[in-house]
Amino acid sequence: MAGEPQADCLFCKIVAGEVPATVVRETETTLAFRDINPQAPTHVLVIPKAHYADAAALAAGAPQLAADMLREAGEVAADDKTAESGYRIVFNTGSGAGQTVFHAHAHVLGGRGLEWPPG
Ligand code: IU
Repeated sequence: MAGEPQADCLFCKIVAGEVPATVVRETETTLAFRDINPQAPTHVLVIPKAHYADAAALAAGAPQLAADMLREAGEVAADDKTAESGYRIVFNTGSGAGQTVFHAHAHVLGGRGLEWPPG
């Protein structure tokens, strides 16, 4: 059922405290933690606590929650002082685009030059 925790989902386990993560921000509805394999000086994942498979499912099922995530992504960038120099919010969607964890998440990347288009 949309939004319900999934037993086999890594990010649901992080939300439940069953898998460790370096949490940098938390709200009632979202969690932000540092990526274990950082691709930039700032590389934070912002996730909804509720389970949605990807950004499109989240936006369709819980649009306010999608807005909460985007607000938190901006707060992460501000906290890490990357907001002024520029940062990127990435939603890999589908395995062909590099999505490996099927619980919606925004990558917040900053603190270095970011090329366009991304690889
Ligand atoms: P992706 O867009 O689905 O590929 O992003 C998943 C990210 O989750 C990826 O960057 C991993 O490094 C990251 N990650 C993590 O932060 N903590 C973990 O325990 C695991 C993966 I496994």
